[in-house]
Amino acid sequence: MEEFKLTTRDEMEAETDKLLEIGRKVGADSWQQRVKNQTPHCRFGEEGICCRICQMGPCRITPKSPRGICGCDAAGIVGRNYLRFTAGGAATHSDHGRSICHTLYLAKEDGNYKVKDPEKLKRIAKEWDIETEGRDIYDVAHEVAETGLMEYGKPFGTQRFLKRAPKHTQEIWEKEEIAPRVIDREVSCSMHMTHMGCSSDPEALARQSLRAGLSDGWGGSMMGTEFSDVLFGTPMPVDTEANLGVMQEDMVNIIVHGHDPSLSEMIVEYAENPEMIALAKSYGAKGINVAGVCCTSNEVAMRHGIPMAGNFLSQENVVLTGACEAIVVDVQCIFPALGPLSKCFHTKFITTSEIARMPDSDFIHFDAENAGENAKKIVKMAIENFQNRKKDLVYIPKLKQKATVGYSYEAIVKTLDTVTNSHVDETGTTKPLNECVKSGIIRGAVAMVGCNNPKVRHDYAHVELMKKLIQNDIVLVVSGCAAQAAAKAGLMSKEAKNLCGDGLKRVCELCDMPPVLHMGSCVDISRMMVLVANLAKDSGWNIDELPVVGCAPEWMSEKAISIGNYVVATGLTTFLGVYPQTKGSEVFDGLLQGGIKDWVGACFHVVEDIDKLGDAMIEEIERKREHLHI
Ligand code: MSK
Repeated sequence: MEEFKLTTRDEMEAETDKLLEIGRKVGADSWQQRVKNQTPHCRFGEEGICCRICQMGPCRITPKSPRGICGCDAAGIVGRNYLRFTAGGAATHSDHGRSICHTLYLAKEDGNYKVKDPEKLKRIAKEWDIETEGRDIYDVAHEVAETGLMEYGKPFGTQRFLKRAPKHTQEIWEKEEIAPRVIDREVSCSMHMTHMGCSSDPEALARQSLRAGLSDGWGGSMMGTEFSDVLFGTPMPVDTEANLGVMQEDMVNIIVHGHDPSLSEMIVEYAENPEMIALAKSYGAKGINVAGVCCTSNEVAMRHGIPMAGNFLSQENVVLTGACEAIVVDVQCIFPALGPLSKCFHTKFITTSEIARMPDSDFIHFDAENAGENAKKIVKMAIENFQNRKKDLVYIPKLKQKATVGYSYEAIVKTLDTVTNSHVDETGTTKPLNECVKSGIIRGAVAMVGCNNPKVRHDYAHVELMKKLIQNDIVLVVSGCAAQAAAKAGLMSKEAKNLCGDGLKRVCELCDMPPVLHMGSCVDISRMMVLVANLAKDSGWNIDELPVVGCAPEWMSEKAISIGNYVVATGLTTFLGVYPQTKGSEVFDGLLQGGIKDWVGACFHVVEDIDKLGDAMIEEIERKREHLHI
């Protein structure tokens, strides 16, 4: 048996260089080149002190001009920009969630989409006081979906899922007036507050940022996750592979990229259809290989073991292999660069959503009604494109690692609970995990999430931090592109237990699990919220007392800031490796990195030095343990 070894950043970069070399031969552009073209960035933009909110400006804050034309100071400008950034993220995640609600509403016994986890559906229905006894499961699904849709626009009240949080957390949200009302209201209220002539008070802007974030994490994202589980199945541990080596030279390679599993689920289904496989063979391929990029990849890896080709900054690499017949995208985190890049190769760049229209793509409108028919059409397009491959441009790096993924909240509870109990009911308990933490076998946990950002060496921060944390007996729950960074490096292999401290290694052995647990896509950070909520309830500690922190070392998107806001507002101190655009106001920055702790028991810390970032998280976890006397 080959000895287990992590794939290093140097190895991955050497392969990327080879791909870029091929790309240059055919005139391909790359993000690496565009970063050079865009550097240095505008300082006013970087510090958040450029105001473009009205047409009197743009105004920029300098020592000589400390106020914009309307009189707004740096704190107001930075705060407004930050709130708009948050609202963009909350809107994006939540609209994804809304689209899943619609898919659930259209689910039917003989339709494109069915209910795959009726038990979960019934649990949610019960939570929302929706009758299930004696009813057809699809009637229940439709009522749950419609009730979910009302969470976006009901005139009164707050988000239903807030009740999942411990009492203490709910009381904080009420007292601090940040309990989120309906999702669309929090987004539009954020836009209203930041319109010219409205809020410029930094505290009010920070408070609304937390509230808008909460409407995402405990509203839109949570529905996105829960209803995806109902429709496509709640993930359970499954083996897969990760990195560019999952692409196959003799197969039709279809890459799914984006976020909404409604599309990728259908592509996976049709790629396994015997009629499609026979068609692929008739074109000289051995079969059809579906692999993923970004969070769509997380979705299908968690539910079907579909291999993960890469994360956010790998998206161009899959095309550069010259072996990608089609890159099929839905929404979010898709580089418009994929259009012109695909034209340098034979790749079909297929956009499918009205939300993400891009030049140089083939647009095939995809919705719940035409899903089956159009998924078949897309798979067929990819197969027919196999013959157009330019053989001399094909280079698939041999990089590949084994990974075990699919650790939903339910899967984590089951995995840990079965070590101590022979029978686990459908909801289980986090008590065994609490026991491990109390005894110190596991010192604590880090929820590591988020993107890649060229400001940080690709995946370096994720992987180095994960290595350091597991050595210190800190378990990781990860999602989004952080998850794929771990999988590509090999940290989701069960053999990675050998890189852990003695305590965590023992837990991994007993539970037969890797030390870095894949919890899903970026909307699935709501799974982490459910986990900490139940850890708090089962332990009797408050969430802000748990030896658990959040971390986004390579974040870049508006969604990531929305996530940061709800993670902090839930009580988890969160460490960022990339500075948000808030440096321009000590007052607003000071609120985020300190002041808001008085409201919610947690705040952000920005530490750009990765080694120091790891130390800071370990210190915070140990400080919390000391506070709990454990
Ligand atoms: S895909 S939001 S780059 S995690 Fe969810 Fe990755 Fe960040 Fe997009």
